[in-house]
Amino acid sequence: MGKVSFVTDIFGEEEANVIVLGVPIGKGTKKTIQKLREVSRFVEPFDVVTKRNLLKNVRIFDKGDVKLKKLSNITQSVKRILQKDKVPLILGGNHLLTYYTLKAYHNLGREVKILVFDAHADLKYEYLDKKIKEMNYVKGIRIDKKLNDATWLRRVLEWQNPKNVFLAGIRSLDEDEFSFIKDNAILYLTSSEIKKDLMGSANTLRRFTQNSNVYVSLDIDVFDPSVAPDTYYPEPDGLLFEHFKQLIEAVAGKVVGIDLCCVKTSKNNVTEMLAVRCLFEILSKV
Ligand SMILES: [Mn+2]
Repeated sequence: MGKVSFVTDIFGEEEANVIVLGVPIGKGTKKTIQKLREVSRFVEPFDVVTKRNLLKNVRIFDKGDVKLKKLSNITQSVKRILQKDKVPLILGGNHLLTYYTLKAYHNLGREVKILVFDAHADLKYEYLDKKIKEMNYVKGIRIDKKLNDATWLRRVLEWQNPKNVFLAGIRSLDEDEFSFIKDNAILYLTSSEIKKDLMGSANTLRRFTQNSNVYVSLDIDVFDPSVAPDTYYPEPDGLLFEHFKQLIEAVAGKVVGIDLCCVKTSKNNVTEMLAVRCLFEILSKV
Protein backbone atom coordinates (compact mmCIF):
# COMPACT_ATOMS: atom_id res chain seq x y z
CA MET A 1 0.00 0.00 0.00
CA GLY A 2 1.24 3.48 -0.87
CA LYS A 3 1.77 6.08 1.82
CA VAL A 4 -1.39 7.90 2.82
CA SER A 5 -1.12 11.38 4.30
CA PHE A 6 -3.10 12.51 7.34
CA VAL A 7 -6.67 13.61 6.42
CA THR A 8 -5.91 15.16 3.03
CA ASP A 9 -3.26 15.90 0.44
CA ILE A 10 -4.95 18.83 -1.29
CA PHE A 11 -2.89 21.57 0.39
CA GLY A 12 0.74 22.41 -0.31
CA GLU A 13 3.16 23.08 2.52
CA GLU A 14 3.10 26.87 2.01
CA GLU A 15 -0.68 27.27 2.04
CA ALA A 16 -1.17 24.89 4.97
CA ASN A 17 -1.61 26.19 8.53
CA VAL A 18 -1.14 22.80 10.22
CA ILE A 19 1.89 20.60 9.53
CA VAL A 20 1.74 16.92 10.43
CA LEU A 21 4.91 15.13 11.54
CA GLY A 22 5.26 11.48 12.53
CA VAL A 23 7.69 10.81 15.38
CA PRO A 24 8.21 7.05 15.60
CA ILE A 25 9.75 6.58 19.05
CA GLY A 26 9.12 3.00 20.21
CA LYS A 27 8.91 -0.46 18.70
CA GLY A 28 6.20 -0.76 16.04
CA THR A 29 5.25 2.91 16.14
CA LYS A 30 6.06 3.57 12.48
CA LYS A 31 3.20 1.22 11.65
CA THR A 32 0.88 2.82 14.20
CA ILE A 33 1.50 6.28 12.81
CA GLN A 34 0.78 5.15 9.27
CA LYS A 35 -2.38 3.47 10.53
CA LEU A 36 -3.52 6.74 12.13
CA ARG A 37 -3.06 8.42 8.77
CA GLU A 38 -5.15 5.75 7.03
CA VAL A 39 -7.89 5.89 9.65
CA SER A 40 -8.00 9.71 9.47
CA ARG A 41 -9.55 9.40 6.01
CA PHE A 42 -12.62 7.68 7.51
CA VAL A 43 -13.42 10.02 10.41
CA GLU A 44 -16.11 12.65 9.73
CA PRO A 45 -14.96 16.17 10.58
CA PHE A 46 -18.58 17.35 10.82
CA ASP A 47 -19.78 17.47 14.42
CA VAL A 48 -23.52 17.01 14.54
CA VAL A 49 -23.70 18.04 18.21
CA THR A 50 -22.39 21.57 17.60
CA LYS A 51 -23.39 21.50 13.90
CA ARG A 52 -20.03 22.66 12.59
CA ASN A 53 -17.13 21.27 10.64
CA LEU A 54 -14.27 20.82 13.10
CA LEU A 55 -11.69 21.32 10.34
CA LYS A 56 -13.28 24.43 8.85
CA ASN A 57 -10.23 26.63 9.49
CA VAL A 58 -7.67 23.89 9.04
CA ARG A 59 -5.43 23.31 6.04
CA ILE A 60 -3.28 20.26 6.67
CA PHE A 61 0.00 19.30 5.05
CA ASP A 62 1.62 16.02 6.08
CA LYS A 63 5.43 16.15 6.05
CA GLY A 64 5.87 12.44 6.80
CA ASP A 65 8.02 11.01 9.58
CA VAL A 66 11.03 12.64 11.21
CA LYS A 67 14.27 10.73 10.66
CA LEU A 68 15.52 10.01 14.15
CA LYS A 69 19.30 9.98 13.98
CA LYS A 70 19.22 11.77 17.31
CA LEU A 71 16.16 12.73 19.32
CA SER A 72 17.02 16.42 18.96
CA ASN A 73 15.98 16.02 15.30
CA ILE A 74 12.42 16.34 16.65
CA THR A 75 13.17 19.78 18.14
CA GLN A 76 14.79 20.94 14.89
CA SER A 77 11.81 19.84 12.77
CA VAL A 78 9.27 21.46 15.09
CA LYS A 79 11.31 24.66 15.21
CA ARG A 80 11.18 24.94 11.42
CA ILE A 81 7.37 24.64 11.52
CA LEU A 82 7.06 27.28 14.27
CA GLN A 83 9.33 29.70 12.44
CA LYS A 84 6.82 29.67 9.58
CA ASP A 85 4.05 30.38 12.10
CA LYS A 86 2.31 27.09 11.45
CA VAL A 87 0.90 24.63 13.96
CA PRO A 88 2.73 21.31 14.36
CA LEU A 89 0.56 18.22 14.78
CA ILE A 90 2.78 15.41 15.99
CA LEU A 91 1.75 11.78 15.63
CA GLY A 92 3.56 9.45 18.03
CA GLY A 93 5.14 7.37 19.17
CA ASN A 94 5.41 7.57 22.88
CA HIS A 95 5.31 10.49 25.26
CA LEU A 96 9.03 11.22 25.33
CA LEU A 97 8.48 13.11 22.07
CA THR A 98 6.70 15.91 23.96
CA TYR A 99 9.92 16.81 25.79
CA TYR A 100 11.57 17.47 22.43
CA THR A 101 8.63 19.34 20.86
CA LEU A 102 8.29 21.66 23.88
CA LYS A 103 12.00 22.37 23.68
CA ALA A 104 11.39 23.98 20.27
CA TYR A 105 8.94 26.51 21.80
CA HIS A 106 11.36 27.12 24.67
CA ASN A 107 14.35 27.66 22.37
CA LEU A 108 12.38 30.19 20.32
CA GLY A 109 11.24 31.98 23.47
CA ARG A 110 7.57 31.27 22.77
CA GLU A 111 5.56 30.94 25.94
CA VAL A 112 2.84 28.29 25.89
CA LYS A 113 0.38 26.87 28.36
CA ILE A 114 0.87 23.10 28.35
CA LEU A 115 -2.29 21.07 28.66
CA VAL A 116 -1.54 17.38 29.11
CA PHE A 117 -4.23 14.71 28.94
CA ASP A 118 -2.78 11.58 30.51
CA ALA A 119 -3.63 8.87 33.03
CA HIS A 120 -0.06 9.20 34.31
CA ALA A 121 1.80 12.17 35.73
CA ASP A 122 5.09 11.21 33.98
CA LEU A 123 6.90 13.07 36.77
CA LYS A 124 9.23 10.35 38.06
CA TYR A 125 12.74 11.56 38.86
CA GLU A 126 14.20 8.47 37.18
CA TYR A 127 12.68 5.22 36.04
CA LEU A 128 13.36 2.30 33.73
CA ASP A 129 11.67 -1.04 33.17
CA LYS A 130 11.33 -3.56 30.35
CA LYS A 131 8.23 -1.90 28.94
CA ILE A 132 9.79 1.56 28.95
CA LYS A 133 12.75 0.11 27.04
CA GLU A 134 10.40 -1.20 24.38
CA MET A 135 8.38 2.02 24.23
CA ASN A 136 11.41 4.28 23.99
CA TYR A 137 13.26 2.14 21.48
CA VAL A 138 14.86 3.98 18.59
CA LYS A 139 17.56 2.16 16.66
CA GLY A 140 21.02 3.34 17.69
CA ILE A 141 19.84 5.57 20.56
CA ARG A 142 20.62 4.74 24.20
CA ILE A 143 17.67 4.89 26.60
CA ASP A 144 18.20 7.23 29.55
CA LYS A 145 16.60 6.37 32.91
CA LYS A 146 16.27 10.09 33.57
CA LEU A 147 14.70 10.98 30.23
CA ASN A 148 11.98 8.68 28.94
CA ASP A 149 8.25 8.12 28.86
CA ALA A 150 7.92 8.13 32.67
CA THR A 151 10.15 11.12 33.42
CA TRP A 152 9.84 13.59 30.51
CA LEU A 153 7.58 16.08 32.28
CA ARG A 154 9.87 16.20 35.32
CA ARG A 155 12.69 17.17 32.92
CA VAL A 156 10.49 19.77 31.16
CA LEU A 157 9.85 21.38 34.54
CA GLU A 158 13.58 21.98 34.94
CA TRP A 159 13.14 24.89 32.49
CA GLN A 160 9.39 25.41 32.33
CA ASN A 161 7.43 27.48 34.85
CA PRO A 162 5.14 24.98 36.65
CA LYS A 163 2.23 27.43 36.58
CA ASN A 164 2.05 26.90 32.79
CA VAL A 165 1.37 23.17 33.11
CA PHE A 166 -2.01 21.51 33.59
CA LEU A 167 -2.50 17.75 34.03
CA ALA A 168 -5.96 16.50 33.07
CA GLY A 169 -7.24 13.01 33.81
CA ILE A 170 -4.39 11.73 35.98
CA ARG A 171 -5.01 8.64 38.10
CA SER A 172 -1.79 6.61 38.15
CA LEU A 173 1.23 8.06 40.00
CA ASP A 174 3.34 7.47 43.10
CA GLU A 175 3.70 9.47 46.32
CA ASP A 176 6.89 11.15 45.15
CA GLU A 177 5.19 12.40 41.99
CA PHE A 178 2.24 13.62 44.02
CA SER A 179 4.50 15.55 46.43
CA PHE A 180 6.24 17.08 43.44
CA ILE A 181 2.86 18.25 42.11
CA LYS A 182 1.98 19.72 45.49
CA ASP A 183 5.38 21.34 46.14
CA ASN A 184 5.36 23.01 42.73
CA ALA A 185 1.66 23.91 42.79
CA ILE A 186 1.08 22.19 39.43
CA LEU A 187 -2.54 22.41 38.35
CA TYR A 188 -4.29 19.09 37.85
CA LEU A 189 -7.65 17.38 37.72
CA THR A 190 -7.96 13.65 38.33
CA SER A 191 -10.23 11.70 36.00
CA SER A 192 -12.58 11.13 38.90
CA GLU A 193 -12.80 14.89 39.62
CA ILE A 194 -13.52 15.56 35.94
CA LYS A 195 -16.32 12.99 35.85
CA LYS A 196 -17.87 14.25 39.11
CA ASP A 197 -17.87 17.89 38.06
CA LEU A 198 -17.51 18.25 34.32
CA MET A 199 -18.76 21.85 34.14
CA GLY A 200 -16.52 22.97 37.01
CA SER A 201 -13.56 21.22 35.37
CA ALA A 202 -14.31 22.86 32.03
CA ASN A 203 -14.37 26.26 33.77
CA THR A 204 -11.02 25.56 35.40
CA LEU A 205 -9.54 24.78 31.97
CA ARG A 206 -11.16 27.89 30.52
CA ARG A 207 -9.41 30.04 33.12
CA PHE A 208 -6.08 28.26 32.60
CA THR A 209 -6.13 28.80 28.82
CA GLN A 210 -7.67 32.27 28.63
CA ASN A 211 -5.74 34.67 26.34
CA SER A 212 -2.93 32.14 25.97
CA ASN A 213 -1.20 30.08 23.36
CA VAL A 214 -1.90 26.48 24.22
CA TYR A 215 0.01 23.28 23.49
CA VAL A 216 -2.17 20.17 23.85
CA SER A 217 -0.54 16.81 24.47
CA LEU A 218 -2.90 13.85 24.31
CA ASP A 219 -1.83 10.51 25.72
CA ILE A 220 -4.62 8.20 24.61
CA ASP A 221 -4.45 6.35 27.95
CA VAL A 222 -6.32 9.28 29.53
CA PHE A 223 -9.41 7.47 28.23
CA ASP A 224 -11.02 4.55 29.93
CA PRO A 225 -9.65 1.24 28.63
CA SER A 226 -13.21 0.31 27.67
CA VAL A 227 -13.17 3.02 24.97
CA ALA A 228 -9.42 3.10 24.22
CA PRO A 229 -8.15 -0.44 24.82
CA ASP A 230 -5.10 -0.28 22.57
CA THR A 231 -2.43 1.51 24.56
CA TYR A 232 0.67 0.49 26.52
CA TYR A 233 -0.45 1.22 30.10
CA PRO A 234 -4.27 1.05 30.22
CA GLU A 235 -5.53 2.38 33.57
CA PRO A 236 -9.03 1.91 34.99
CA ASP A 237 -11.45 4.76 35.73
CA GLY A 238 -10.58 6.90 32.71
CA LEU A 239 -12.45 9.54 30.72
CA LEU A 240 -15.08 9.01 28.06
CA PHE A 241 -15.15 10.95 24.79
CA GLU A 242 -17.92 13.27 26.01
CA HIS A 243 -15.71 14.43 28.90
CA PHE A 244 -12.79 15.11 26.60
CA LYS A 245 -15.01 16.97 24.14
CA GLN A 246 -16.41 19.27 26.83
CA LEU A 247 -12.94 20.04 28.15
CA ILE A 248 -11.55 20.86 24.71
CA GLU A 249 -14.57 23.03 23.94
CA ALA A 250 -13.69 25.02 27.07
CA VAL A 251 -10.17 25.82 25.83
CA ALA A 252 -10.29 29.59 25.55
CA GLY A 253 -6.87 30.31 24.03
CA LYS A 254 -5.38 29.52 20.65
CA VAL A 255 -3.95 26.05 20.11
CA VAL A 256 -0.41 26.39 18.70
CA GLY A 257 0.76 22.80 18.95
CA ILE A 258 -0.67 19.31 19.32
CA ASP A 259 0.68 15.84 19.89
CA LEU A 260 -0.81 12.37 20.19
CA CYS A 261 0.97 9.59 22.06
CA CYS A 262 0.79 5.97 23.10
CA VAL A 263 -1.72 4.52 20.65
CA LYS A 264 -1.01 0.86 19.90
CA THR A 265 -2.12 -0.55 16.58
CA SER A 266 -5.10 -2.87 16.65
CA LYS A 267 -7.19 -4.80 14.15
CA ASN A 268 -10.51 -3.14 14.98
CA ASN A 269 -9.34 0.52 14.80
CA VAL A 270 -11.45 1.50 17.84
CA THR A 271 -8.61 3.33 19.59
CA GLU A 272 -7.30 4.87 16.36
CA MET A 273 -10.75 6.21 15.38
CA LEU A 274 -11.16 7.78 18.82
CA ALA A 275 -7.67 9.28 18.67
CA VAL A 276 -8.28 10.89 15.27
CA ARG A 277 -11.65 12.26 16.36
CA CYS A 278 -9.97 13.81 19.40
CA LEU A 279 -7.36 15.42 17.15
CA PHE A 280 -10.19 16.93 15.06
CA GLU A 281 -11.72 18.37 18.25
CA ILE A 282 -8.38 19.94 19.20
CA LEU A 283 -7.82 21.18 15.63
CA SER A 284 -11.09 23.13 15.84
CA LYS A 285 -9.19 25.39 18.30
CA VAL A 286 -6.32 26.20 15.94
MN1 LIG B 1 0.27 7.83 30.03
